[in-house]
Amino acid sequence: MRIESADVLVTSPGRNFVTLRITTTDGVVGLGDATLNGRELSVASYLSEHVVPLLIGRDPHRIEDTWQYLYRGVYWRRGPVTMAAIAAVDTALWDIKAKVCGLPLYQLLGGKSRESCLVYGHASGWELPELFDSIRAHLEQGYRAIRIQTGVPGFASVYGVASSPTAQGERYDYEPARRTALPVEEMWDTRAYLRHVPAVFEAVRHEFGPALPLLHDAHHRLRPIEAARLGKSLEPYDLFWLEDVTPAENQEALRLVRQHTTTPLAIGEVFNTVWDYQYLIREQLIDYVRSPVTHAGGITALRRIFDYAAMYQVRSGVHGPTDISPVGLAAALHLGIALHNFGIQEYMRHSAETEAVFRPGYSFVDGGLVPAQTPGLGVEYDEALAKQYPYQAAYLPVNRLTDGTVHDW
Ligand code: EZ4
Ligand code: CO
Repeated sequence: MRIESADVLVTSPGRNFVTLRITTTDGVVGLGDATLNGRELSVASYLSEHVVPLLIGRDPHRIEDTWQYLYRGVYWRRGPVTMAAIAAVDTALWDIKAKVCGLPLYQLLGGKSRESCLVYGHASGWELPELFDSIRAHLEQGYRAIRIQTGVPGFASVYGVASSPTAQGERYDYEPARRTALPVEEMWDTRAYLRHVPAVFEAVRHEFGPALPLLHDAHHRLRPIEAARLGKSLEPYDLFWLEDVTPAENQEALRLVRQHTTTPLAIGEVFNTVWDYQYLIREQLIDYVRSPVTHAGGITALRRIFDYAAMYQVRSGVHGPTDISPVGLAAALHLGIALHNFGIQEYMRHSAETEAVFRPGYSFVDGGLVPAQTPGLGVEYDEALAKQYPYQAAYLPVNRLTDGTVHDW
């Protein structure tokens, strides 16, 4: 059996997705997610120009060798575009191998360590009443852990807050990439945010009690001492985690945060190799690792990150916004159900249009996701339907401070 063809498929059923489909000479088909929000076509081009020609004729069973060939073999290493492309190849090859074995993919990763992967959903609202409605709606859907984001007084648009909570027929969640030719610009003021957030968590705990696991994403916006203050001020509300408190290029910053707070820290949705985590894990500066399969070199590479993390009792908390396709989410679930140090999985439901294109076989049961029981990843791409949704330029927002300075978004 050899790789006969590999197709780079771009579709936009509400948002853009890039999928790699590998077909073998025996007619076995594997899928991998290569979606990089706001930079989709760069990964599509990396794959079609430079990777697909190398795949044709290779033995699809040689996953490790192919991974090393694409990582070491190109000389230029790491980075989100390269690692998303490698991830797509790796995931598609695991899908093929599991289909050839006639087993759901998690069986090849060691089998089940649990019955389902606990997920957290995204509740948001500009004001507390809308936030409470959103939390209640999530609880009614069965969610057992919830991320909380709200507006900040004086600001028109803030990361993580759905703009139209009651828009008819639309799901109540947050989609940051806008289909505009230029990125929209948002405004930010860290002091206003730091004054507001603890009161929000106090109100939520008062309304919903002490037991519900609550999460929050600071989205890379704080300086180290500000992050330390936020973690400290949220301690009474017992967060499951506080996410991306600082931009993580300066990893020493997390040591300063850690010295001041016992609020658990999650980081890494923009990391793409184990090297990005080496210092943070070894020095025990974080509690959850956030990379998705899609951006961190696939199942092969993410498994190694989690195994390294396990030595330090650091757990998984895989990134799962709607910009990870159902293929990327399915891959995370097969890994998550097998890993010993699984922590939690982020889950924003995809739109009905997206699910119609990808037909994912996983199921949401009692606040957890269960991977498909069919051979492989359990996702089927409907190419004819996908072609009805051509690519549309869409970008994440750019953030500015009130004086106009560009800030981390
Ligand atoms: O902003 O995936 O925790 N989730 C997040 C996401 C990211 C988007 C960027 O593409 O931070 O909402
Ligand atoms: Co995040």
